[in-house]
Amino acid sequence: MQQLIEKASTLMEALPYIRRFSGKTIVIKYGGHAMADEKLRKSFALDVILLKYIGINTVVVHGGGPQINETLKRYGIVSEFVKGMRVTDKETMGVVEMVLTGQVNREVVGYINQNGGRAAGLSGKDGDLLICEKLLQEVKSEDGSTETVDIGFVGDVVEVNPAILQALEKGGFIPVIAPVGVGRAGESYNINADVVAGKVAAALNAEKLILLTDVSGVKSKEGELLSSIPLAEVPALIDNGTVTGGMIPKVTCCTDALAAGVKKAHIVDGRIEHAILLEIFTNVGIGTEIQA
Ligand code: X2W
Repeated sequence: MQQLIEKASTLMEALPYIRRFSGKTIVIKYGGHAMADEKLRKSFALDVILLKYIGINTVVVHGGGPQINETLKRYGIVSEFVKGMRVTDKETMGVVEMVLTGQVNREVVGYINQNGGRAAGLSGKDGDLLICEKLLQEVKSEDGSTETVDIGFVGDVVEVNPAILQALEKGGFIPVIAPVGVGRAGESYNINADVVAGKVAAALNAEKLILLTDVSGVKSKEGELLSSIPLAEVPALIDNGTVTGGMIPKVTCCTDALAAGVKKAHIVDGRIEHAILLEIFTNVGIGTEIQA
């Protein structure tokens, strides 16, 4: 009996959050690394479905970096990254679009639908969702000056047209977005999936942006997880070397979304089963939240 009562208390802990978030929008970035494990795929799909059932407008943006790497390797195409962005020539772009829209997107839609949800896949080309210009990537050279390097068809999202997402919401679907955008001349662009999630969250005035990653969150220099960071403290954490490497673009993407009106951003370990539910519906959460 006691165990049953404990189950009820878990649900009761979730009640204030359900009440607060029902009717609001949550954008979730699902990274390529979190797709490797069958159990995790299922728990991700079930979390998303549950959010939708309690009336949260749930939007998924997926990555697929590891899957792109694998296919490029099979084709004998060498790939490199500049500040976390894949250098994308025309040939690479072809593979990126094929893998993201033709393979990974279909798989993510499949997991959700097989587990009882109603997902519909699209890319940033559908309904002109993500209009891009070429990203001008600035890097610091050894003498300290900055120079712009050409990294090919990597998109800087300059316009988001969320009408197609609103149409899917009206129909009760969960949109699943592949991070490929379109240029004014119809050309395809490869976009970092975290960036897409941040831009979409901003355009939808989302309550939350959740980035599922393969690390536990932002850690202090002593290695302790920082469960909550005020937006104003982020620049200092980057300056003093607490936030480093691949975490910098993730955190920046969260701060950009918050500056654009998103209420909270979370960086959460996607390797934990039911990471999304644990972060949203429990009092402490499991990752790092950044709030305005
Ligand atoms: C990424 C798009 C996929 C992605 C890439 O080509 O890998 C750029 O780097 P993850 O799984 O989130 O890393 N695009 C421009 O972001 O996937």
